[in-house]
Amino acid sequence: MAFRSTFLNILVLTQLAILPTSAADQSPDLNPRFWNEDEGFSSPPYYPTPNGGWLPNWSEAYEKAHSVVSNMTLAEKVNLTTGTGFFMGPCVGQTGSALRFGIPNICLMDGPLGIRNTEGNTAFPAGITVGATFDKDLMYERGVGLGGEARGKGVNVLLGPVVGPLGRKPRGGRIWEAFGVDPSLQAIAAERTIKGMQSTGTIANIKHFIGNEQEMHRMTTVVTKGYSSNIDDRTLHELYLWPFAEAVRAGVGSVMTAYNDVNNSVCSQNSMLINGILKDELGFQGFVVTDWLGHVGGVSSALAGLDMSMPGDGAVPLFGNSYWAYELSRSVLNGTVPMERLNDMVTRIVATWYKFGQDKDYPLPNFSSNTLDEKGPLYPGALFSPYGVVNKFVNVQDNHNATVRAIARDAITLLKNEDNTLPLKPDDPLKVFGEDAGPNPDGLNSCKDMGCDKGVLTMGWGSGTARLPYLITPQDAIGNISSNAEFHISDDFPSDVEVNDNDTAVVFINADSGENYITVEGNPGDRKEAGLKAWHEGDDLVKAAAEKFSKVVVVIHTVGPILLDEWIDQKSVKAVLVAHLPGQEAGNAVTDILFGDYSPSGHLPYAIPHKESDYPESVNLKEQPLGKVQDTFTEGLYIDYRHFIKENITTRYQFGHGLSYTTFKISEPSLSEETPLNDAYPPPRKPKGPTPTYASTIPPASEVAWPEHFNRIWRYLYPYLDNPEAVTTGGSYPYPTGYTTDPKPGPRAGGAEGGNPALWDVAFSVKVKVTNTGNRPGRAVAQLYVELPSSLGVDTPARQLRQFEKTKILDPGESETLTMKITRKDLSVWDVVVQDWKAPVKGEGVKIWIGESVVDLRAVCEIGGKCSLAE
Ligand SMILES: *[C@@H]1O[C@H](CO)[C@@H](O)[C@H](O)[C@H]1NC(C)=O
Ligand SMILES: *[C@@H]1O[C@H](CO)[C@@H](O)[C@H](O)[C@H]1NC(C)=O
Ligand SMILES: *[C@@H]1O[C@H](CO)[C@@H](O)[C@H](O)[C@H]1NC(C)=O
Ligand SMILES: *[C@@H]1O[C@H](CO)[C@@H](O)[C@H](O)[C@H]1NC(C)=O
Ligand SMILES: *[C@@H]1O[C@H](CO)[C@@H](O)[C@H](O)[C@H]1NC(C)=O
Ligand SMILES: *[C@@H]1O[C@H](CO)[C@@H](O)[C@H](O)[C@H]1NC(C)=O
Ligand SMILES: *[C@@H]1O[C@H](CO)[C@@H](O)[C@H](O)[C@H]1NC(C)=O
Ligand SMILES: *[C@@H]1O[C@H](CO)[C@@H](O)[C@H](O)[C@H]1NC(C)=O
Ligand SMILES: *[C@@H]1O[C@H](CO)[C@@H](O)[C@H](O)[C@H]1NC(C)=O
Ligand SMILES: CC(=O)N[C@H]1CO[C@H](CO)[C@@H](O)[C@@H]1O
Repeated sequence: MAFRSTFLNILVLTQLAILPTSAADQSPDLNPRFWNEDEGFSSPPYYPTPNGGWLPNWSEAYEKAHSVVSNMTLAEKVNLTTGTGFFMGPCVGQTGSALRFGIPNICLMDGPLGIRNTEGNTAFPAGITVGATFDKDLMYERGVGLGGEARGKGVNVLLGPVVGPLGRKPRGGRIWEAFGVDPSLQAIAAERTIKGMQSTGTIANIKHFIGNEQEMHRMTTVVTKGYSSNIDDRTLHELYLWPFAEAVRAGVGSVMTAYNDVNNSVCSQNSMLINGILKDELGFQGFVVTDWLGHVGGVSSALAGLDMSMPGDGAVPLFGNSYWAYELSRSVLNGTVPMERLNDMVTRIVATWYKFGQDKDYPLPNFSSNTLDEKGPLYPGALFSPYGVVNKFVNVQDNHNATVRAIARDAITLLKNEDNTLPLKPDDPLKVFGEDAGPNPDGLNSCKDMGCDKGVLTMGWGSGTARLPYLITPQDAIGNISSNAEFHISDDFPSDVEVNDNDTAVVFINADSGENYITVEGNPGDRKEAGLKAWHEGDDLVKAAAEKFSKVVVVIHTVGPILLDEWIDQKSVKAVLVAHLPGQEAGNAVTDILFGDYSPSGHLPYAIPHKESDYPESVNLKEQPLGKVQDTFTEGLYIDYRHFIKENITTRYQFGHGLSYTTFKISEPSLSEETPLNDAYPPPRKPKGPTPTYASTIPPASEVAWPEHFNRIWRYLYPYLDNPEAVTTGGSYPYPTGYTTDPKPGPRAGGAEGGNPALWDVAFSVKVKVTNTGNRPGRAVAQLYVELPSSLGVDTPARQLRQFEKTKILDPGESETLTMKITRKDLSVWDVVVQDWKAPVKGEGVKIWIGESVVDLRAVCEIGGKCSLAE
């Protein structure tokens, strides 16, 4: 093995890396008040961490883990909890190993739409696109594809799906990684994705827990404090926690904490969130990992319920320092972190590894996320690293291109189509405008982590990206089908373009955003500079085309809501399609729709308002250059359509809107009662089952002494101490207020993964018949919204999406009956006093609406009454 200096790399990387946190954060004070006022929000203590393993679904995995962990040394245990350091292995993060038990360095890798920074992978459509399909089968299929590719590359934990951000802030940089601005849409899509991913043996990771709704000022660093998302208990439960609960119920193996604070306590060491809500109330049995460099304190995070530090580094990355690794060894030897807590961390990690069968023939990493070369440094973050083969170029794409195309196509949302301008015919004379129709002029994947807006927009930027293995641009695909297309791949309208009577102008525009560590055209992740407008003066391009041509079709690739009012009412703007973020099959998906091979069947996973000021002011981006941003969720439950409906604000297009080339009729609505809601609250939960027990004695210090003749890599993170025998117990530690090691009885809202299982009792099921009443084949989505009665005693949004189903392709005249099940939880509000979910007894007063958007309602069922067709 050759050695190669990677010092230059490090200089670059250190600049890229954000230097987090000050030493003050090592103190257990979870509510530092020295920056500025906390607006009265603080997070109550919740100790100790509930041990994992008390549910039957996980008992076999926990038994296996128990027999292994009970034989582990302190060094082996600590190894599995801590990353080996930033750029210290092939994956974006990996733990140390416990090879005596066959447990390798556990590889964690981005991201939610494909395997990042490698080749031979698929670039799937982004989450927002998947949400827009409203297609549960495609959601699952994408999960299977992602999981299969992760497994093929030797990735143990794939870092997705994303349900936080939920999409509270339309300008929020990462809303496109998640599935849309509604908790049930997020929850259903996450559940399908997780089940698909984990069916392949890959461990899914639901993130970011929680309140990570803005990119700017998200991190605690040496110069600033991460913002605090101040969220009241009911809003947390009914909006932001809802998809996490469903993910836990789906059996997700791991959860990633968010960078920001909630109620002025950093998410990676917020005991109420991790110990209380995630592990006790939601009964989460897997392990909790930090976001990268989101670890800000050693003992404090261990006590608050964190199980794994990634990538392992401490306040200043890449210098071989950690809050855990050798420091965790020390804090166990000195008696500050109870052995029981460390045993639980490791048991959770090892049990999850067994649960998904990763002990049996699971591949080791075959790739390097650090380079595309075959050979390179094994540990690029080391000052000097052994050098060797790092990429085996395993092609894991399989036939996933078909899934990509199906999702990208079925997400395309037709907002407007006057005079049946669409679909086009292959011989229609077309003039195609916009850089968004073409390739990146600098070359495929030429922008690191997609940090630029050049050519067709296939995904946003940041860690949630994957390299495109190839790209079918709209230009490629239109050029291949149309016998009469002329391309002007530029965002400037050409002055000399020839206009003929029969021409259709097809104008491609986009709006991008991404993660905070890259700023693109003045947008530091969030759409700070661009606002909610099209990029590159896209509105002007549309207006110029609309002035010259009598038929204009606009195609929009966008990360989220985009304002259309500057031009959408112009007479010549005949048709508008939102194609979301399609991934590698962008062009094929759009021509499948433009030329009518398929009718569009996507629906908006957010509302599009007339103007940005229609949103509640509290969802604007927040900045405070010196000091800590307090971001208080004063709008409560009223985000996106919930807000617009409450305030009687007419939107340009409402949540769920999406036209087809055909029309549908919803008829014969019917409702049947399944499990009666005899009581407002669910029946009492079962007590927790037993969890693995271990000796609680502090192990011999020699277990973390450096092994003899150990080939130590500089800056690599190890569990070992130079002089472990010198660590003594008996010192006093300033434990946080409320700290205890006496286990709490489980909270009444808990009882199984996701919460009290009775919350998922099906209370009612609703059937509707959907008929294709037009003259082209197409697919319809039935969206089910609940309206809860005032008898619950709390103000509740007038409509809340709770279910949806999509038909198969229906031929003209053909019908399909769709069944949607409504659970007790779907009809409940979070009772902040009782700390449980409260439903209207017997469903009294509940109305269930079925429609094609939140305002295009076609049928209504009243519980105890009849179902009828709406006007
Ligand atoms: C945050 O503070 C609000 C207001 O006091 C409270 O309702 C909520 O339960 C707190 N949540 C957490 C996780 O601390
Ligand atoms: C762990 O040790 C016990 C006895 O100490 C032994 O019976 C068991 O087989 C060991 N398990 C493993 C996985 O090594
Ligand atoms: C801890 O993990 C490292 C690899 O990350 C390995 O070199 C070392 O041997 C492991 N220690 C033990 C005790 O297994
Ligand atoms: C857990 O067990 C319950 C009851 O056996 C089952 O319905 C559920 O699907 C299981 N969940 C997972 C994730 O395996
Ligand atoms: C034990 O070690 C940890 C990690 O270094 C340290 O934070 C803590 O203060 C120590 N406890 C005592 C009582 O010295
Ligand atoms: C997907 O790729 C395969 C080859 O890997 C090709 O045969 C097939 O046509 C592609 N499918 C689509 C829908 O592009
Ligand atoms: C071009 O069209 C042909 C025939 O429809 C098809 O087989 C081929 O895959 C298309 N190529 C692209 C790049 O769309
Ligand atoms: C426009 O279409 C009509 C009818 O299809 C045709 O007669 C006419 O020649 C076309 N005009 C141009 C400029 O192509
Ligand atoms: C919205 O309209 C309803 C019904 O017309 C009315 O009762 C309500 O006061 C209006 N709300 C607002 C905020 O204007
Ligand atoms: C060394 C190694 O981990 N090889 C794996 C690479 O990927 C193939 C295909 O998934 C596996 O079979 C190998 O075990």
